[in-house]
Amino acid sequence: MLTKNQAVIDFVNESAALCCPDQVVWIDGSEEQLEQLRQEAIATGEIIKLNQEKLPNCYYHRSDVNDVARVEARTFICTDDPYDAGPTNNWMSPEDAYKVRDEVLGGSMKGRTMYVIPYSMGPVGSPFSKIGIEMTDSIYVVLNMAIMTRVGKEVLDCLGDDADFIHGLHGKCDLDPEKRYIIQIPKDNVILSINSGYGGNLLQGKKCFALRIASCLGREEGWLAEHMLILGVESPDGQVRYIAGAFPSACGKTNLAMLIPPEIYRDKGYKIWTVGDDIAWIRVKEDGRFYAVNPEAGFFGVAPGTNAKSNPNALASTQEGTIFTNVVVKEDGTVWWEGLDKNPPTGVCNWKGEPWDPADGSKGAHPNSRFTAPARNCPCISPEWENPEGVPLSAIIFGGRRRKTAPLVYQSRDWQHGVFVGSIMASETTAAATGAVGVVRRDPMAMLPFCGYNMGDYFAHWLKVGKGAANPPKIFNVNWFRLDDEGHFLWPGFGDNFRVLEWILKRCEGEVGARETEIGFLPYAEDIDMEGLNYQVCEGQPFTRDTLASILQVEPEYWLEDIAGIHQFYDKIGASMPQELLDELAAMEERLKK
Ligand code: OXD
Ligand code: MN
Repeated sequence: MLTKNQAVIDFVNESAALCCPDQVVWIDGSEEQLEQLRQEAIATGEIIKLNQEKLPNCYYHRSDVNDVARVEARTFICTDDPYDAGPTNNWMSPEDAYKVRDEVLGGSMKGRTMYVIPYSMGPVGSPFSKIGIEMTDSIYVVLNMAIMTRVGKEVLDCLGDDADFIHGLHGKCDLDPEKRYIIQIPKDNVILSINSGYGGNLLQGKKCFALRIASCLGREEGWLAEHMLILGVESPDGQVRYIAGAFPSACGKTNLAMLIPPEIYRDKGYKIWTVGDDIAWIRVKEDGRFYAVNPEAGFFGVAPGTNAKSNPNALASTQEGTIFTNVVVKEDGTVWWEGLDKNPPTGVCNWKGEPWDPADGSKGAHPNSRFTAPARNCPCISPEWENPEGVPLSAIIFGGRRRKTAPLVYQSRDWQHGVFVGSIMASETTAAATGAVGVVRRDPMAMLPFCGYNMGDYFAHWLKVGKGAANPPKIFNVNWFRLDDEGHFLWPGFGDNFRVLEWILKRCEGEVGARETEIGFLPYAEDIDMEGLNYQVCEGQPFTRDTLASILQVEPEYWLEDIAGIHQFYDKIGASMPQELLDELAAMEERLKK
């Protein structure tokens, strides 16, 4: 036992009494203990050691074929009153949740070991940070948590006698998808992950705690837990200004967090620093500014599509101390996935462990295969990434994947309008994700699957936090994904997105003008720097100032079509929708109809 904290001891004992493991092992965070666990997991085949010369301290894991992604349909917010979960979450009563726990987890760890993981979200001891205890019967979870969070004895020492921690229990059981449950009980600070071995369901620090439970804590305590990257933009004078950004999946969030500016900017001395790629905990301080901390310590990134061009910094982060899940292992013990390069290995197995022939068109890696990499490996990790006080935000950006409707960038009029812009966020599905192209999925603040309480109350909380602050960040919306009628991207994206960030920061400093439109403030095309921009929309069609101007237009017919979908979504949220946002919608509709 690593602590005298009675609340922790009771929780561990009660969980052991329920699950009946053969033994209980406390994770102290030492390298010796982690190494011993790796050896055990290698012996049982749970992980495979990769080529230690080329990928030192890197390992591979294959998940069950039925257990490869988050399961929104099996994720529950458990509140006494269904209103508190709201119409966008699955609801269960806390009593029923505890019944599920007792029935499905009862006795499920017989013959297994239960590991007790004390972990801190945020730097240990930071005023932003929160502590969790996750119990699990999976070494894979222990090893991943040791990368994604700060684990071990120092966390328990920091907790002292306090009973204020998140109570987490994970049991693989027999991985039965019919009895899979990802349960959050905010009033008791409880998380239960049952019958799953997939990271997003059971690295509890991530979505379950840092977003679902933390959003509830933030509401009570007056701060924001957001699904946002945090990056710093360093200008040639050495000043660094910070931006947080929320994007639904498949919009290049990790790529933006680790962006490399175009050469012309690098030569002048501009640089991007990564503070976090997925989650931001944001508090308002006495100076009226918003300060953000990345509560995680690693990146749980999607592997396919990551390559030396799309994201060299992410790739570099995976070269040491990384766990790869469901990618392809090559003969030399290194790894491969679709989009890494154009040379798929032959004579090896796919992610399922079956012999695989790349020539037959099937995928070698699962589309949601992942790397779990320590953030400290990232070549552009910010020197401030572990600052316990957080970094001050100049801007918040929202974004989505829209073929037509949204322009490249626009700025909201004020905080209230900015919250409205976040509340109408939406993204169109790609062929790769669903088979149906262009289906609009509304995903306000990219939080739809992650908000632990009623979405209407969540919007009201955003309005309150910003209106009470003297110096809130300016709010923008971006869309890197405009297409022409033949389906070519009209904007180069990737490193060139820096040009948009530069405009955003100039707006924050009041250094550049903008056009007021029906939807907010848009750039004058000449104000987005095109120096050194060398992009072909398609063969024979170079990107020009006119192309840029074409994606800086408001097209009322598309917006009016979108407004119908926004009404439907707001109606679904119902009575909890703040009047301020309904007014913003009505005002925008009126401006567009004019
Ligand atoms: C993630 C997600 O894995 O948003 O970060 O699904
Ligand atoms: Mn995410």
